[in-house]
Formats: sequence, C-alpha cells, structure tokens
Amino acid sequence: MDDREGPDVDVVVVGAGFSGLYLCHLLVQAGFSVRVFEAAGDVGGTWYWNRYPGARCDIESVQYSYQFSDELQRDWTWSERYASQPELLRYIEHVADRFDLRRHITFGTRVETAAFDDRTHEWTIDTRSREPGGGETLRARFLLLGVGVLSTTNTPAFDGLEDFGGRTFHTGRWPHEPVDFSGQRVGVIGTGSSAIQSIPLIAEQAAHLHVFQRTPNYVVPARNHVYTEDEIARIKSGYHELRAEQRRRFTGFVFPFNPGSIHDVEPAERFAQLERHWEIGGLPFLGAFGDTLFDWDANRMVTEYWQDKIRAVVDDPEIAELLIPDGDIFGGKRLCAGTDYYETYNRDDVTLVDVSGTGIERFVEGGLIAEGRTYELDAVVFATGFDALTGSVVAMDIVGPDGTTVAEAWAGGPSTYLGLSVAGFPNLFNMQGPGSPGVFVTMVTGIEHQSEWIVACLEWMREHGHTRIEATEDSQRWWGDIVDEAAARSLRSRCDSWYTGANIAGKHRKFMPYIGGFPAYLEHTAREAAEGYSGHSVVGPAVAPTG
Ligand code: N01
Repeated sequence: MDDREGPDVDVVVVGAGFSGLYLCHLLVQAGFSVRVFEAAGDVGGTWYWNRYPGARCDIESVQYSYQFSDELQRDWTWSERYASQPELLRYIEHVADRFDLRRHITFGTRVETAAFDDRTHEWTIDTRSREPGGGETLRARFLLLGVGVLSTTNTPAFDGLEDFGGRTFHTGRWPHEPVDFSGQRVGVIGTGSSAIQSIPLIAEQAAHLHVFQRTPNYVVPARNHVYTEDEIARIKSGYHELRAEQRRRFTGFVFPFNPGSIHDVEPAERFAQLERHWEIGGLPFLGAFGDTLFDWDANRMVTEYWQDKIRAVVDDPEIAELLIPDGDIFGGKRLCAGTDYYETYNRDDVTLVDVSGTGIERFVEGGLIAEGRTYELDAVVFATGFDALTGSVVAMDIVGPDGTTVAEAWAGGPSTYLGLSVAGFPNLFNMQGPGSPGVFVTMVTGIEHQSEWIVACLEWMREHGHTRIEATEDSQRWWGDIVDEAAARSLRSRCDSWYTGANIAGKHRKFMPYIGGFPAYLEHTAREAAEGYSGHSVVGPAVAPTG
C-alpha cells in the first residue's frame, strides 16, 4: 500500500560533472531537495575519465570555468592558458567542496531506469551501485540529465581483440594509476582530438609508436603557455567584461573574430590576416575570416594556407600528404588544437600507418593486422571517440507515460524543444544534448545558462502549484525546423562527424546540435520563460496518492 505523500525528493540529477554540480548548487540554493547520482567514484565528469597523457582543455580556462560566483573567480588562479586535466579536475573538486555539494551526491551509482507515473506526476528511478547489494528505488518530481555529451565511449568491435593479450586503453576511460609505456611498442588507433593530444607524449615514452590513421584531421598549433603574474592580474580584473562579452559571442567564446569575407581582401592582406590568427594559436584560427565555415571557396583558401604550414613542418613529403585531409571541409569536424603533433611524425620511432583502405582487419596475439600487414604491439590505445550527444541518454531506460522510451523516441534521430525538453517525457530536462548549442558554445558557459533556465522553470512550477511540464509536439517540431535551418547554413552539417552520428555504426544520421549561435539561443530560451513556458503543456497539481 502506498501511503506516502509526494515524492522522496524533488529532483534527481544524473551526473556530477560541470552540469550536475551546478544544477545541484542552484537547486539547493532554491530550497529543493536533491539527490545526484554519479557512476564515477568522484566528481568531474569528462575530466574524471579522460586522464590520457596530454589531456587538456582547448578553450581558454578563464572562459571554460564557472562565472556564477565572483569569489570563486577571484580566488581560483589558472596556471596556464589551456588547463591540463589534473588542474581542471582540481578545480571541479574545489567547487564541489567550496559549495558543500558532495553530501548530495551518491558516487559509484548508475541510474538504470526511470519511469514516469502520470497519476502522481513523479519519476520512479532505479539505480545500480558498484557496492554489492547497493542501488535503490526512489521517486522524484523532476529528472535532470547532466550525463555529458562525449561520455559514452566508442570502441569498434575489432575481430580477434580477445586474442591480443597486450594492454589496451581507451582515452576516455584512462586508468587512475600511472601508465608507463617505456620500452613498449604502442599502437594508437584514431587521429581525433584525443589522439592528437596524446600522441606526442606517448611517442616520447614508447620504444616505438604506430599511429593507425583512417582519416586525417585538421590540427592547428595550440600555443599554450603558463600565465605570468601580470596576465593573471589582468584576467582577474577583467572577468566582469569578459563574461558579458561571452554572452554576445556566437560561440560564447571571446577571441579575435573578423566578420569580413576572405573574398574582399587582396592575397597579401589575406595571408597577413591568416598569419595573425595562426600566431594566436588554437581555435581562434577560425576567426580569421567570417565566411570560413559558410562558403566553400573561402574554406578552400583557408585550407590551402593550412596545407602549406603542415608541409613546412613534416620532413617526409609522403607523410605530409598522408596527414593532409583529402578535400574535407576545414573545421567541418571539430578543429583540433595540438602541441608538436605534426613534429612528432619527424621522429624515427614514430610510424604513421594509413588504414583508409581495408582498415584494421583483426587483432592477433601480440599485435594486429592492418591493410594486409602485421604490426607487433605490446599496448594499444583506442582514441576512437564517443557515441556523442545521445549515447549516455539512451543508455538509460527512460520510460514516458505511454510506455515509450527515449531510445525509441530518438531511434529516427533525436528531437527536443530548445534542446532542453522532449515531447512525451514530462518533468525531464536534458543538458547540452541534441538541439542545444552546447558543443558549439564554451561548454561551461552554456551549462550555466541551461542550468539557470531549468531551475528558474522549476521554481516557477512550484510557485504556481504545477506538477507536470512537457514540451508539446508542435513546439518540438518548430524547434526542430530552426535547428535544421541553422544546420543547413553551416558547412559543418555536410561532414561525417560525431555531430551527425556518422562515427557510430548503425546510428541515425542527423546533424544534432543547434548551430544558430549563443545569442539567438539566449533569446529563444528567455522568450519561452517570459511567456510562461508556452511551448510546454503545464498542469497540476497532481492527483494525490490515495493509499
Ligand atoms: O574522438 P573522434 P576524440 N578504425 O571521434 C578513428 C572532444 N575532445 O575522442 O575519422 C580506425 O574525434 C576515427 O577515424 P574516422 C572534442 O570535441 C576535446 O578524439 O572515423 N580508426 C577518428 O580518427 C572532440 O571532437 C578535447 O575515419 C577509427 C578517431 O578514431 C571529441 O571530444 C580533447 C575506427 C575518433 O576521433 C571527440 O574526440 C579530446 C576504426 N574502426 C576530445 N573507429 C579538448 O581538447 C574510429 N576511428 C578539449
């Protein structure tokens, strides 16, 4: 007999990375009861798992960090332009301690299923713990997902992997204890951002490194550096303006951006402008000309400039040509920022293996066969990426009131309203996923905005005595059209990448994020709140349980 009144807790949050922690903080401040469940043994999300050599942020840490607390910004000092994984993790741990968030978090525990009860307007949530006999069932009014957009790892099903016998690693699940490759023959599979950061450091340690490349990527020099005291003083006194400017930027990321067209300048000025942005280092290279990602010819010209740079660095012309993408859109896949990446291929103990033909055929004892040749290896690093944006959401069995799961609803491609809510799944909000600008906006800045929007909505619900909120099909369709229209304007939607799900065998192909810019997204979400969440159907209070 059910004689309780109301849910066990107002809100369950899944994940204790940047999203989950800030949601938790806001919810506690607003007087909601909250439980956070985190599969990992501690806070950090991405930065808990991605401990591979060289892992670091490629957005400047002073922007890729929380802005909600002036004291936090004032007290925390970033040591480098791009913080390393250990420093980022220390920062997240500091935030969890400083705002006393750990007491709300249950670690080592996965949310397995959640089912919505349309009578009580509550989610029933089942968790599984790593502790024997652990796990619990609880009821919550709201379910908030901060599960990460690049958190479900992808390891292709290579034949014979069980016969290999050597050590294997995935960059996105790197061990906590130090990994020593000294004296070893190491293979890295993949040449995305994770590989590009780790390859130069693994090469320094290994006896020999083979890099198995299926598709080359565009990499620009990161130009990381340690901050001087003067820079730190300038950063700390300028936070206020920097954060305001972030909200005005298309990417929520402040860097020198020239909106002009590459077609409007003479070749000499074009070259000089590209040089200026090349020297800045990192993703700001994309800011040299405003049409780089929207105009084929502009993109081609930037690509040609970049190709010359790479040919000048790589000693062996054949290797250089292998490292240059064949006609791919520059910046179509996420641009990679590297340190000594191309230089590493000048080492005698590093071999680039082109696996764009028959690929990696199978693993065998002590190695693998690729393109008809056997490579003897002691260890293999899978830098093979993630089931991005949807993978960690559909891994949970989230069941709406009509018995449909999110995995079923998204089987033909994900649909959302404002990237936050999903028709058919009341009282559920998802962070940074499909339909959100998240992966095109400085991640933490986007997270703060969405968290504040969600918690304000929950407060509004409480104030009005509402207990059920759900995106309508109409508003979801409307937002889907806006997402598609923005995608159609960008060359990025024409590429095979994790943005489109093309990297996962069998995944529905659709350009998933919203690429209409952060300011436009701020307007859409503000309007939705100002109009009393009119794109949602809102009802309540729920029927009280009758016992
Ligand atoms: O993953 P990826 P990632 N045989 O999907 C290859 C963020 N991030 O972990 O292109 C051989 O980019 C695959 O080849 P192909 C960032 O947003 C940020 O590197 O499919 N190769 C590709 O080369 C980034 O975009 C930072 O032909 C296979 C690679 O594996 C995102 O995470 C650092 C293969 C996967 O590249 C993902 O990056 C790291 C196969 N069967 C990551 N299957 C920062 O700097 C796959 N590949 C903050």
